[in-house]
Amino acid sequence: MNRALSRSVVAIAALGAASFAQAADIKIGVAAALTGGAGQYGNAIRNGFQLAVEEINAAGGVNGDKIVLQIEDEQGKKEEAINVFKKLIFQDRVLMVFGPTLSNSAQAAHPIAQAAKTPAFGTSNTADGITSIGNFVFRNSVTEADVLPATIKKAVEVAGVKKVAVLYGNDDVFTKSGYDNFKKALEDLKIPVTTTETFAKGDVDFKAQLTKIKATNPDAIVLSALVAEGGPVMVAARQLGIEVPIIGGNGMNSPRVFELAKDRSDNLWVGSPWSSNNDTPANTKFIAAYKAKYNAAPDQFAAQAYDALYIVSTALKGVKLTNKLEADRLALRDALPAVKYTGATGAFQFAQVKDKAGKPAGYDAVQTPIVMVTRGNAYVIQK
Ligand code: 1QQ
Repeated sequence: MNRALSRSVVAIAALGAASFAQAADIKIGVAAALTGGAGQYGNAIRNGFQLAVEEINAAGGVNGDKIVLQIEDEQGKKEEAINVFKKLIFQDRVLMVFGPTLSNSAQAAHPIAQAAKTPAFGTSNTADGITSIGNFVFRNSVTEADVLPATIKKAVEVAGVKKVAVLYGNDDVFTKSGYDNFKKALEDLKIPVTTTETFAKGDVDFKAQLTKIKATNPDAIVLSALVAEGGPVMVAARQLGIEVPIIGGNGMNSPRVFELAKDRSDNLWVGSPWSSNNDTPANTKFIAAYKAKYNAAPDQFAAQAYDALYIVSTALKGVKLTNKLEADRLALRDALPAVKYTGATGAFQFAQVKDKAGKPAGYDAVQTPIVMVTRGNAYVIQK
């Protein structure tokens, strides 16, 4: 063998080794709010993903390939979510991106994934319209539109709620969408609204709104809030002597409520497909594994992230990855819609939604919500 030829043989061998090594890692991005007001949600989400990736890789990965998560902090801010999505998609060249944590950020960041033909998968976004962005957008979080009617209906049946006051954040995509869906659910059930009050992100004093609410003597307060504001709202309401049920959306389904509202956290009604009291085999296994790893109890956000990685790994098992990023992103997108999976959050499948023009777009979760009420710093299933 002459020298030039032997050199090229070495080069080809090196190339082969490099592409083999690349094929063995499936790089997946996670954009989560690890700091800031939404940090409680984002850290639970990161924990859920990290537990799932360990389990999946320990069980042989995806057809022998290991999943590697690249986790970035988007701080619960839409500008940061845009930056993180761009970095993960164009610089790190991940196969797909999970997140961001808030719908407010997803509405800003998901169009980037859609334009780059990269699957974006929300595990905690529940506002209307997120998956209408396009056919690369997925979520396994159940929408406010699906959950709130069930929560209100249960409170009407069990707690005899006949008229309610409404309080919501009017500067966030999720809290506004929660308000729209509460309003619709109340209209459908013919429940009159005594007054509608608003607040903004970062507010700490809710006395004016709650004093007005108290004067209208409602049977319940319907609250569309993220927990950073919703926790203090609960404290302020009870301090003013308002003891009626507080009916919340997804933002209030976080153990952070108990840290913020402490002994004033009872009688909060929420709905979710996940409950710590749900003792299915998949959930029992998840809760035990989570406690063993983190020495703390999981929440809904951890459970949804955990299931989401299993949903993606199920899809990937049917995909022949080529190491050509564009083709692989498309193949994953095409494989996801058919996945049916039963995990910590119960039986799951996707349903395609339409965009604003009525054309088929992204995919929402089909799952059954469970209604829960807080008692003694725990969410208890309300039968
Ligand atoms: C959204 C939500 C939040 C409560 C996520 C943490 O549901 O922003 O859509």
